[in-house]
Amino acid sequence: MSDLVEGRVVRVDAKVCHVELGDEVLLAAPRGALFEGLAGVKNPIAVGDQVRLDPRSDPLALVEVLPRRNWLSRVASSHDPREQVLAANVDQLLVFASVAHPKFSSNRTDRILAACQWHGIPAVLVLNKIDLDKKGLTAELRATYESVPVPILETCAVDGRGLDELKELLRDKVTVLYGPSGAGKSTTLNAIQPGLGLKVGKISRHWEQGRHTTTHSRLIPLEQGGWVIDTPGIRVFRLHGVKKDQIRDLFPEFVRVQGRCKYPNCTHDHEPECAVLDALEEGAIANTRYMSYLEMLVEAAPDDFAYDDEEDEEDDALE
Ligand SMILES: Nc1nc2c(ncn2[C@@H]2O[C@H](COP(=O)(O)OP(=O)(O)O)[C@@H](O)[C@H]2O)c(=O)[nH]1
Ligand SMILES: [Mg+2]
Ligand SMILES: [Zn+2]
Repeated sequence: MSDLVEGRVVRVDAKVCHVELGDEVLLAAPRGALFEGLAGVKNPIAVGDQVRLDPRSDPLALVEVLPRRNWLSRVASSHDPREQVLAANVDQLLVFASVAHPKFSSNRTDRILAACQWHGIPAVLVLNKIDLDKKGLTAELRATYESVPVPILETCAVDGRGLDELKELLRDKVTVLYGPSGAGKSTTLNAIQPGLGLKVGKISRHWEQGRHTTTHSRLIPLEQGGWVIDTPGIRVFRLHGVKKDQIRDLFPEFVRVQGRCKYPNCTHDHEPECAVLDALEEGAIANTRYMSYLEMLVEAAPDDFAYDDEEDEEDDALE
């Protein structure tokens, strides 16, 4: 076994993985054993995984996935409760959002920020298309997210504002780029690294949503050093494995005050003398953040004390 070679997965297709080994990318077929005993995990291999290959096998076999430093995952779909690993061994995640076209979604943003808290992945909020902001929404969003706090970068991919800073942020790091289709991820990457040639989608006027031009999640090398993981248009991000009573700890601005709630296990929903509800009333906690919290609370798996049924059929009924 000592002559196995180690590489990094840069793309995962249905039957084959693209693995970077030195300065080449090779196709490798995962061994069947990797798909056994997965215990609720949909995919055994994700982009960013360090893996071992058997160089003597033909076709080249991927035989082992090395332990991960961290990973980002979600519930696979509303019909599939398994954990879907989206990326492994990452340094940070950019929550890429546009202030308009498509419209900014607090719910989407807060879900991914909570996921980053859960997985211990540092997050930065990128507010793109600031050229289209006619109503001062950028300033409003800045105030909301600074109160969390989340670092914020304002960009405009068409006139270049903020792109130098963004480029510095990406240097020598493995960064997951997450955001709705049409927010400007490909345009921004192309501007940062001309020659990358990522396809840019046309916004469909009817839906105000970009077309899904990115189909696979991939690890893209940057000339300046570092990698970007472009995730395909994920519509709903549901956290996997988080219990109801753990959601409140994924909102840092709640964590700062919730020690003063009357009940130590306060859900900040209806309880009397709730410090989070007080902060909400005073405007110290943003209403949009609180609404996102409530929605996640409703759909999360019940905690161990209240139920022992793992099924989440209720979630499906809500869709
Ligand atoms: N006005 C404006 N349009 C932008 C900006 N960034 C991207 N776009 C446009 O938004 C559309 C979708 O961009 P794209 O990069 O494909 O988004 P992606 O789906 O996130 O990769 C394209 O028509 C871009 O030209 C920006 O900062 N301002
Ligand atoms: Mg794109
Ligand atoms: Zn409370």
